[in-house]
Amino acid sequence: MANFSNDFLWGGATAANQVEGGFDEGGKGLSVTDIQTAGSVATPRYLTYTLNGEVHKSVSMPGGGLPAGAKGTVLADEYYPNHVAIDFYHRYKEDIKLFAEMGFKTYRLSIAWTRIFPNGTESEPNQAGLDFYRRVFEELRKYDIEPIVTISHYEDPLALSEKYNDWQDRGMIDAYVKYATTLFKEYKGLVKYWLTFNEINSALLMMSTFGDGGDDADYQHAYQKLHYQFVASARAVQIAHEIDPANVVGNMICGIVYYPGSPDPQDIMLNRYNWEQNILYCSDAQCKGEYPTFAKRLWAEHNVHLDITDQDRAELKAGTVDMYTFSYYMSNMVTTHDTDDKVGGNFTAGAKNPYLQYSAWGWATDPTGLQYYLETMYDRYHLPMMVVENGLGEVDKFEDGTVHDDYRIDYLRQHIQAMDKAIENGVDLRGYTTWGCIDCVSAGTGQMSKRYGFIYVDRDDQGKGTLARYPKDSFYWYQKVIQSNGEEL
Ligand code: BGP
Repeated sequence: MANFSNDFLWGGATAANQVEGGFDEGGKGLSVTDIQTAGSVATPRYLTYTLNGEVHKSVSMPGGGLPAGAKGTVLADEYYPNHVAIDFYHRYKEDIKLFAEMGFKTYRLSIAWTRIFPNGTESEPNQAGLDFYRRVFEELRKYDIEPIVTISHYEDPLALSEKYNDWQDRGMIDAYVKYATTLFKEYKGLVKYWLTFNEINSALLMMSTFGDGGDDADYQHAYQKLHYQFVASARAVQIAHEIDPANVVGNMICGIVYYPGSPDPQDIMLNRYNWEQNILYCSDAQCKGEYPTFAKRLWAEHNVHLDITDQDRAELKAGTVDMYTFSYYMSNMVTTHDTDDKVGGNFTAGAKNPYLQYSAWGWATDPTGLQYYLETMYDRYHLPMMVVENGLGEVDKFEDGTVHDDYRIDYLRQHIQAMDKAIENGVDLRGYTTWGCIDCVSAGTGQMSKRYGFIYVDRDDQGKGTLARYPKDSFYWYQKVIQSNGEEL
């Protein structure tokens, strides 16, 4: 007997900028993701901008900001995959129908901030943007699909990001709270599950997993950005509860499990350090409403001096989250020793774990890690949990009008089994939304060929293809999983 509750929320997840397209339709303003070019496994994505009259491209990772003083620019001779993405903006009815056919109980999606406040600073929201999401939510309700809405998924308004240098000013908190409040009021009764930020800890993860790990100025930037985001999130939680006590709010974490590469005490310390900096710092701030003891040490190490007021501390305490929500794709092994066997991709860096298999993008498949993460975090916070992203990005072979993706089925099956065990061991797990339930633009690489979906979308890395949708083998498999409430895997 599987251990999933009768009202377990099975479903899938996407983000506005990775599926919608229509980047300049319906009054939408430009977001930071609209100036991201396509990358590949070997080449990174770039942000395109002008600075002092000159055109620049700089390496971009999800959620990344522009250099101070830069103006984000769409260049005529560059390809921007998010501009059309998979055209969910025009095809949402067809897509939701397919989700309903799989039996989805929930669909996690994000709202593009720039559809609601195109520059982030307008006094009134953009009606066409509000109407679009209302139609989407009503369409979901038609099939009894419960929306889980991410308020900010790496898609800040470009104009705001330029003005406030990517969350380096309190003005950003006010702009965010105004936007979130608009959503809570507008969609009261239609939406009850909210996530304030996507993978909030990515600001820190980016540095520890890329290049030299960032200098003190980068850490100052990341920690200050996070602090303002924690305050914004905490204020949003309180407002959400005031507007509708039925609202349930989380703040999403990129959940990575770290293992020491050896029993060398230096590796054990490094491993603990990774947990503290990359996972627990952000988890504690939002679940306990205060910074952990080790925060002082982390700040001191990089000469970080935060603008924190007593009022902020009180707000963090008053606006703790209702549930612990996270993505889970992989574990990472860390070591202080030289190793020839290294892995590196977006979100990954470290030594290769000889006990695990790696995807084409260097992500380690580790279902036991998911069980470990669930049980550890439940024990630390005692909050209801949701796995709001999980999945395997692979190159799919489209043949005979479908994809035979048994590798994806295997990956998901093992992770569902891991969740089942965690529930059996006492974890209060409420939902599971697989990432990219329909193929979409990859956040880290901008590729279409890194596919996660149950539904194949005919579009390639250069933006060619009919955009037609085709159920993969995994579509029918997941349909059975949901029908049997996790019994038939
Ligand atoms: C998470 C993001 C998603 C998503 C996923 C897969 O970090 O929240 O937006 O894209 O990872 O990553 P990628 O698209 O780089 O394979």
